[in-house]
Amino acid sequence: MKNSKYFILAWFAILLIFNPCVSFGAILGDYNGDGVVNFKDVIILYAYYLSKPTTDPIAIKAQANEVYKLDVGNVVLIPNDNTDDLNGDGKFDFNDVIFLYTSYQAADTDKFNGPQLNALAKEIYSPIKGEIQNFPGLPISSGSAKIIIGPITPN
Ligand SMILES: [Ca+2]
Ligand SMILES: [Ca+2]
Repeated sequence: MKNSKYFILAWFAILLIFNPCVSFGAILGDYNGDGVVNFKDVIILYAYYLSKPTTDPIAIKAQANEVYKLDVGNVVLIPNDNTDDLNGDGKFDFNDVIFLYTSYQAADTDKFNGPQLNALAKEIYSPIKGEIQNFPGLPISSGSAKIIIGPITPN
């Protein structure tokens, strides 16, 4: 009986290693999977916007390195037109990139709320469309909220 427990554990470990689709605690906006949403993730989302329609993480990373010389890390959470529709208008476009940038700017301030983020987005990019509906830093699959968003960290 004891052995079967270890077998299950080993099998689970193998599943984790060989199945990149198994992911735990994916955070909206944390595309490089380092546990925070920061400027590197903004660059990755912008690179995704520029390199559409590709969803190839290598191509997105290459595009990111073209627009920004800092290594953004590997793209482990591929941006997605549905989950990254931050203003909830049914499509992913440059406005959603701005909302991610705005969220990064407002992280850890008292401006990290809908009205203030909308005002800040307008300040940063005056033609901004829509209002933020989906907040970066939240777990993607659950509504429970722990804001995990922070400043850029050196490599
Ligand atoms: Ca990140
Ligand atoms: Ca949108």
